[in-house]
Amino acid sequence: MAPEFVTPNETVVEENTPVNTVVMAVKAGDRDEGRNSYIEYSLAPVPGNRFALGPVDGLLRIVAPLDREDRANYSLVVTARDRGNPPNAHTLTISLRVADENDNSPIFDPKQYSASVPENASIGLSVLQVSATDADDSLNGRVRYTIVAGDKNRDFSISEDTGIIRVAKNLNYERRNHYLLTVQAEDSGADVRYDSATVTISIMDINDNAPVFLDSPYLVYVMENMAALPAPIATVTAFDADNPPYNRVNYLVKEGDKSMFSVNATSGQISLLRALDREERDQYTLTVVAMDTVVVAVVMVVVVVSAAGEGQARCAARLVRHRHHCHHRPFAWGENLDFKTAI
Ligand SMILES: [Ca+2]
Ligand SMILES: [Ca+2]
Ligand SMILES: [Ca+2]
Ligand SMILES: [Ca+2]
Repeated sequence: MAPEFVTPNETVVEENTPVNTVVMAVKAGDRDEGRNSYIEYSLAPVPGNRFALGPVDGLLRIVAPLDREDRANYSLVVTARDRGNPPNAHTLTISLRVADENDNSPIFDPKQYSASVPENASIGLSVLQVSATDADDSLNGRVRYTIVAGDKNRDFSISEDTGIIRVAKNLNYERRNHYLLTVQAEDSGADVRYDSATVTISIMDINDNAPVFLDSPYLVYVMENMAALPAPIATVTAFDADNPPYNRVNYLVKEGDKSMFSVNATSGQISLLRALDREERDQYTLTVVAMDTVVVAVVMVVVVVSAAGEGQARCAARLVRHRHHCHHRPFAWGENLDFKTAI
């Protein structure tokens, strides 16, 4: 009679189990007597097979390391043969599955990412997607993404599952124009493994700041009867928080006596073109605007004509509101001067 196998035809073994470990004991029974009941076991040679079977004891051992990521299933064809003449034999195909161990870390590819975002980007805008893969199975290979450094304010968010980085808050180039994020990918195995990548995000400037006259209004004292003309009498300056070219400001006189005063478009320097006569007129009001190609700021410049011979020096300094530091007489703002228009 042929030997009959009494062992199951499937088994599971952990990957990375040490070489020489016994996976299972293959056993066949033979109801014959004596010599005819001695059983010899053999394993059909298969390329890449990492197992050996003891011919007498039927112990199935690992002879080379198992790597589930390399191969997860083996079909082992085992033969049990008695020593009868002629011998009787029986074969059994054992399905051997290699169980996963969390022996691979997630790997970012690439490890460095970069993108640019305009500062007026909408919240939720997708910036880029990072990607890491993990060769392990199920939870051992499931990757979750987090931003671990470089963004304390949480201006950006990352989708834990997809690795998509999005704008999470209103950005502002003038507040921060560059981010260097550290992104981590970790698997979901019991003993967590992880990798990290860097994400550079550049914020692009847009023209979202209007020029602002910080010193407003300007009060300028000018001597009458000046001889050397044209002569600079004051410089108005508007500040624009944007970066070039969005902070380039052009100045022009919008209202006022343009035959008497001019402003340099780029420097903001105001020049007197013709001699003043205090007896004819003792005060001028100019409205100067600063433009950054999109938006406009307005400032009032009050020119007070000083009498020649009163010993007061020509003063071209900027005067901020009531902080006069360049004239000796008290100056009363006229009721008809409305500085609220200086925006
Ligand atoms: Ca893993
Ligand atoms: Ca594995
Ligand atoms: Ca601007
Ligand atoms: Ca800007």
